[in-house]
Amino acid sequence: MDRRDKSVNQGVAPVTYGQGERPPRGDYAKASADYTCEQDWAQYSAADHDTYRRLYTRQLQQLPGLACDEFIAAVQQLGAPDRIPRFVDVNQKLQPATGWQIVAVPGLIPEEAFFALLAARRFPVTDWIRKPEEFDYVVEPDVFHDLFGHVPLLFNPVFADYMQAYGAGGLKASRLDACELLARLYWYTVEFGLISTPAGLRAYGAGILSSAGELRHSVGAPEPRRVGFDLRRLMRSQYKIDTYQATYFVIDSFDQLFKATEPDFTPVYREVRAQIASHGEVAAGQVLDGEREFAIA
Ligand code: HBI
Ligand code: FE
Repeated sequence: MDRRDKSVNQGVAPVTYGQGERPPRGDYAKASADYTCEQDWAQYSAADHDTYRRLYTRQLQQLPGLACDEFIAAVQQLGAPDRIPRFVDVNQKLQPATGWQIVAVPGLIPEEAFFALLAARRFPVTDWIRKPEEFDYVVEPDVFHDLFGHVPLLFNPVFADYMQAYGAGGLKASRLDACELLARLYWYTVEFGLISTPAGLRAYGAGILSSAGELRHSVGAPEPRRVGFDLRRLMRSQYKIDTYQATYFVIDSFDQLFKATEPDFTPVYREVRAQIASHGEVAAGQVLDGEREFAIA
């Protein structure tokens, strides 16, 4: 059944990931118009819970010295480590903490729908989990990536405000046709961001925190370039979706990130487009003359 049939039946079309026509993964037929669905907790098999338990256990033990303190402090809020949490249970703790809720979605959703959920402090969490044979890598975000990678920092008030501001900015970016520039901001902060601390560099990006290999690589490998967060430079920068990052952007604090999203981005998009027109985009792994670069300990 091709995607037109599905959208005819349900009003929501499945979303593919990145380039190419990889078949969308997830049951979009059960999604509402805003792309949310119910987390049918009973549908998880024993193998699903076991996959979650193994992913959680492996990642938890390697957090010290690699993940930022705010993440380590909050990850316990996800609840029992031996089975996929019920989203309602997580929300009982998350809502009072920062006003955020997690909502189930069948998988990736269109940017418009995604921004609208973030702007309303509703974080979309994919409801399916990878197969055992995908233990080390899955292309699309699954429940482990979204829950373990993204949700703990939603308990941090400043980061939670940044995520809501990002969603509000995204709705505006859609109208300015600037989604690609804004997607780079999400990619290089929310997904693959590093933060500088007195003890050294630490990961706060969900794509890093939910990856066994990239967590160590991002903070300790010699190959990647680690440059100081600069909004306009970041928005000119290309990224890779299927390898470890060649460039990581480093913030000094979540406050710095939140403040960067306070101004109206309309002039920022104009300046970035002018810089791209005159100097081109910055390739992943490229460092510009004079920019602040971080060495590893
Ligand atoms: N959909 N479910 C889901 N999760 C994401 O992280 C997500 C998405 N759709 C679009 C998207 N992320 C990115 O394009 C953001 O940069 C907008
Ligand atoms: Fe993600």
